Parts: sequence; structure tokens; C-alpha cells
Amino acid sequence: ALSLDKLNMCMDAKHHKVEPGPEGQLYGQCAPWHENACCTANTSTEAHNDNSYLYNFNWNHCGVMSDKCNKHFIQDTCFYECSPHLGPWIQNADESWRKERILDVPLCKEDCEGWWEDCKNDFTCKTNWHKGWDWSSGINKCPETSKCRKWTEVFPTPKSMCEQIWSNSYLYTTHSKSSGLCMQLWFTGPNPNKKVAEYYLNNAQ
Ligand code: FOL
Repeated sequence: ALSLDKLNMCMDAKHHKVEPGPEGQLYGQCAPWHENACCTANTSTEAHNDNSYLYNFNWNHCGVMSDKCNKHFIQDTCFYECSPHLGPWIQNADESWRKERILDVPLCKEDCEGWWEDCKNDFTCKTNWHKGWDWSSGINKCPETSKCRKWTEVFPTPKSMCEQIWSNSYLYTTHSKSSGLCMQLWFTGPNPNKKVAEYYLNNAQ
């Protein structure tokens, strides 16, 4: 928000830097963002921990989350905390814990489908993971009114999961990673999402 440059900015949220910039080292799955990031090294490390200080979020709210599913939530955390190219989708948020949020970021099909495939044998109790948890113990637990169910009952399709889990942070698309028309959670080498943000900025949605 401090920045007028929508292609290179950080949202005003809980852990984001004020301005993007290089970070000597980012941890593990957040390493691809090290050349230009909205996350600090500490945030990148925390992104890999269960019940981390970022949000005290408990992935294991319906039994232990599988490693193959968890790695996608780590990648989502890296993307959310580190991406400097989300400007076109940053909106004001009327929330106690952040001033800004992302809305309808067009996600590449493979990244959404791979995430859902790797989680489809896990369990959860809620479709929207932002709201309505029981926080009385300090970490989120399923409220009395939401029982644990199979992932596929809560999220019948990849689209339903990617869009609903974080209150429409993401928009499911049928664009593939090679199209340049969707944002990638998973990449190696230079950040491919800058060009995508540029495209959407110039072709106002
Ligand atoms: N990833 C993406 N892609 N988008 C996001 O918006 C996002 N947000 C988080 C993590 N990864 C993300 C942050 N997650 C609460 C729950 C989850 C959370 C942050 C905060 C929480 O405290 N929920 C309370 C309501 C708090 C309030 O609205 O004041 C609850 O009722 O459970």
C-alpha cells in the first residue's frame, strides 16, 4: 500500500515487510522467493512449522495431516507471505489481524489440482479455514458444530478447495503453468508471476 508500484509491493497484513526486497536466504520451500520477497527469513522458517507463531494454525485439526498434503500448505504460506507480485489482487480487508488481503488470484490448474490430489485422503471439518474455529486452547480446533469429514466430502472438487479454503484468496482457472495467464505456487528459478501480474494489470479484470 505504501508502494504505487502494483507490480512490486507487499500487502499490509500481519507479517509482511513494508516493501519487497532481496533476502539473503529464505528457508526450504520459500527459497524461490529470495531474490525479491515480502517475507523475512524468520517468516520463511516459521512457514514450515506446525502451530507456528505466524497464525498458531493447527493443520492437524482432524488427525495428523499427511506430509504430502502439508507440503502444499507450506507452499501456500510461502506464496502468501513472500510474493511481491500480488498487487492487482490486493484489497482492503475488514479484519482484526490484517488491513489488506488478496482476492481472486488466478491460480494455475496444475497447482490447484496437485494440492487437492495430495490432500484428498486427509480429513477436515471446515470449508473456510479463516473463520469459526474454537481458539480456546490457543490453536484452532474444530468447533462442536463442525465434525471431521473426508476431505472429498468437504471439498468435492479442486476448485471448491482452492477458492473456499482462504475466503476466495484464489480463483480456480483452467490455465496451465505454461500459459502466462495464471499465478504459480510452485516454481524454480526466476519468479514467473511478475509477468502474470503485469498482464492482469494491463488487462483490468
Ligand atoms: N493463504 C492464502 N493464500 N490466503 C490467505 O488469506 C491466507 N491466510 C492465512 C494463511 N494462509 C493464507 C491466515 N490464516 C485466523 C485463521 C486463519 C488465518 C488467520 C487468522 C483466525 O484468527 N480466525 C478467527 C477469526 C479471526 C477474525 O476474523 O478476527 C476464527 O474465527 O477462526
